[in-house]
Amino acid sequence: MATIKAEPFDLKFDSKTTALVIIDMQRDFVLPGGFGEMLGNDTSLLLAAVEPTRRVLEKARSKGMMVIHTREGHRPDLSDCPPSKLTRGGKTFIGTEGAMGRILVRGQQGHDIVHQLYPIDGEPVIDKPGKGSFHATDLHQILLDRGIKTLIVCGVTLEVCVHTTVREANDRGYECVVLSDCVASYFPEFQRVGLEMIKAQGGIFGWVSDSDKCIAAIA
Ligand code: TIU
Repeated sequence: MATIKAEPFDLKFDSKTTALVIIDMQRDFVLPGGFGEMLGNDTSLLLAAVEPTRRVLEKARSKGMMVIHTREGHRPDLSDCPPSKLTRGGKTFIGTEGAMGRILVRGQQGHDIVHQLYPIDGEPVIDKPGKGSFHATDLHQILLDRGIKTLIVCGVTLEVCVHTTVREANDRGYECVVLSDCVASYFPEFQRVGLEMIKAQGGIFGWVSDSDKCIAAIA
């Protein structure tokens, strides 16, 4: 068993039953010209999470830990995109042509994961139509089959897909540790309160740690 220094208290975990889950580190969110920027956001805040995540990923791989990647996106015919998600304030972004191909459409350049964190053979990639990684995917089955109990969570954005996924995971019985410098929001205030929400009330739906503490724990 290993122990990760975390808030609101340190957490014991077994690296054999722990997965590193990297959520939606896609060009469409972290680079200019994608979905994030189309929504009016400054994507540079998200890029800051890539390097700490890369260091955690490198360590997790070197220790043979399970690594899972997720991508938010849709079929080219958008048949899996609810109309309520398709338009925002009367405007349509998803499926339209952007600088990196069609926005949030599977198979397009913008939909794929940034090169620094690119999946390698044996690492499952979960393509999800929603914000949560468990909704309409086989993630729970994959985790159950490997006996996974603990999730170390990185990715973007904190208050949207990371929160939704961690809440879903908590309800399914997983212990989730979110690494503060490996997650990011377009809004600094949401980054602060998003982390606070997870660890408040005795860790109401998870723990918060960081990349250095995680690397020290899995070393
Ligand atoms: N817009 C925003 O903050 N996030 C998303 O649309 N998806 C994810 O968080 N991945």
